[in-house]
Amino acid sequence: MTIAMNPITRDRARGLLLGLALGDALGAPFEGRALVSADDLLAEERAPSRLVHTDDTALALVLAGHLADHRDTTLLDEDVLAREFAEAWRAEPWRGYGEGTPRVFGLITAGVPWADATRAFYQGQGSFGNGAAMRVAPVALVATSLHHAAELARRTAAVTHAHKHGQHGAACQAAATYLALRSDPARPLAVPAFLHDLSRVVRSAPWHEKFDRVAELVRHRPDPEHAGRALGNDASALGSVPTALLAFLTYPDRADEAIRYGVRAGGDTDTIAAMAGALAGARTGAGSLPEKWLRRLDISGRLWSLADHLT
Ligand code: F2R
Ligand code: MG
Ligand code: MG
Repeated sequence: MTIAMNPITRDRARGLLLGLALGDALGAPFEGRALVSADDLLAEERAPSRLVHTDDTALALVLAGHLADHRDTTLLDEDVLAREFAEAWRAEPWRGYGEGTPRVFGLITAGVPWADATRAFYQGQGSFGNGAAMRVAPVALVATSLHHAAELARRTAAVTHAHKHGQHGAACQAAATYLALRSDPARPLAVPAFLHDLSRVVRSAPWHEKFDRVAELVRHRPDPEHAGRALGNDASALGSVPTALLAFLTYPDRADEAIRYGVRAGGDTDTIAAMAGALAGARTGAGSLPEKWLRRLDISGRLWSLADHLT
């Protein structure tokens, strides 16, 4: 075990949720674009309009609320959680959802058990999309160990993503958030140890190959376009979670830069930036997030109070 077990402060819990939402909302206008120029991103950063969150934050909020409600009992009730996710989609189907997960939510809403609904698509394999990873960061606030974070994450993933890579993606993001949240911000982040810890809870050869690639890329500090091409920037878990990890490990002490890097990696920009923002915000805290971004965010108050409930 290489992590320093620092206590979770309110500022870091808020940073986790607000960093996630800021990455999501800043990345959302570019989702699906192969390239995002520095100028285009700067124009978005300077725009006066509200920063509007998408499904990434909406479902992370559902999960955070679920964990807060079940904090003193079971932490997770998968049947209830599946229905809560589906209800959030039904209430706001326009919030940037793709096509896959809403089909699962439709079946759950119709009364199909989640274990069957999640296998009704993709030839019975279920989804390997990044939708379970994008929402999972709040799990790190209640997990009691790195293994616990990964295990809870897999359980939250299973209600929508039956495929092992959808679940590995959630375990990776939750474990990375746990490590970021408890790392010592006064000391430089030890990247090899961080990746080594992740590889102990995400036991899968393709994921270990990605961790090795991330380790190499962190040393070379490639521009974000190159990172997106080298590691992936699509909506699959394996093609986006490692890219978010690279964004964070390149800028562990600058949440704004980690988020920019995630957006500029292109492709699934909202989701990669949301995951990078959760990781960096968990390490550096809400106090480090740009004031001008927070003022524009459409949902700061709810995130703030949920973070306080969970600490
Ligand atoms: N999907 C979007 N955005 C595009 C649509 C935006 C919208 N129309 C708008 O502009 O408002 N965003 C959100 O979805 C991603 C999370 O996806 P999730 O929940 O994992 O869904 P899905 O569909 O299951 O998986 C994503 C894609 O992965 C491929 N895929 C998954 N499993 C597969 C399998 N077993 N076999 C083959 N392909 C598989 C598919 O291409 C899926 O479309 C986030 O980006 C979130 O922001
Ligand atoms: Mg989205
Ligand atoms: Mg997305």
